[in-house]
Amino acid sequence: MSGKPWKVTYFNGRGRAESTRIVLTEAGVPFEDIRINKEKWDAMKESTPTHTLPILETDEGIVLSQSSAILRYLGRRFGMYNGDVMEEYRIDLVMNIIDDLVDKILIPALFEKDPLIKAEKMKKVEGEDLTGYLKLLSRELQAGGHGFFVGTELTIADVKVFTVLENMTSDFPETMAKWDDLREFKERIASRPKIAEWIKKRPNTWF
Ligand SMILES: N[C@@H](CCC(=O)N[C@@H](CS)C(=O)NCC(=O)O)C(=O)O
Repeated sequence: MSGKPWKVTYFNGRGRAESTRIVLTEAGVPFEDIRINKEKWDAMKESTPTHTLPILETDEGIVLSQSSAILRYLGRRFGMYNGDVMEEYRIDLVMNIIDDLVDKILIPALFEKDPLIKAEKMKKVEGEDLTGYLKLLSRELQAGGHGFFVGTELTIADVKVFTVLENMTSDFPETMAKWDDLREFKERIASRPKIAEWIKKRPNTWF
């Protein structure tokens, strides 16, 4: 490592940056947790690699973009994207299930600006859309077989699922309470010592 400070830049939320923050935390890598407002973002957007947040500046001073690509980069560097071809496929599969859930189901409902339409959308998510995804996640967790989605150690897939389960537990508590295996998984990840310490000290934000 060349020793430049790692920097995670995102808005003031967990959102798509939290999995990067948690992977760095679990790897024992200190990082600057930079949280910016819309004004600052508008001023820097064009200079970022894909004009989106989060971005990660590495210890080599390289700026990386796209949350899943960032996770794979960190996973390869810190041993959380390991395994044979099939295991890497299954890590990708779980991460893509989460991307679909976030992009197609959660974001359109949670970030709806009209309160009446938002209430309708949230009802539909909870009543119809979530179940299929939770079934898929539960099936993949069982397929992992060792308390992780893939293999016997924490991978970037576990971290990505964990961050979304955190959000869903506060947004849809009644539905999430029915999924013992996913709840236990979330609690197990949250109680890993470095992650537990991070959760205690991170800013308390609504997303
Ligand atoms: N596929 C991208 C999506 C990134 C994305 O949509 N980021 C949002 C914040 S969650 C953003 O940059 N919004 C501000 C903008 O688009 O100007 C990723 O996973 O990083």
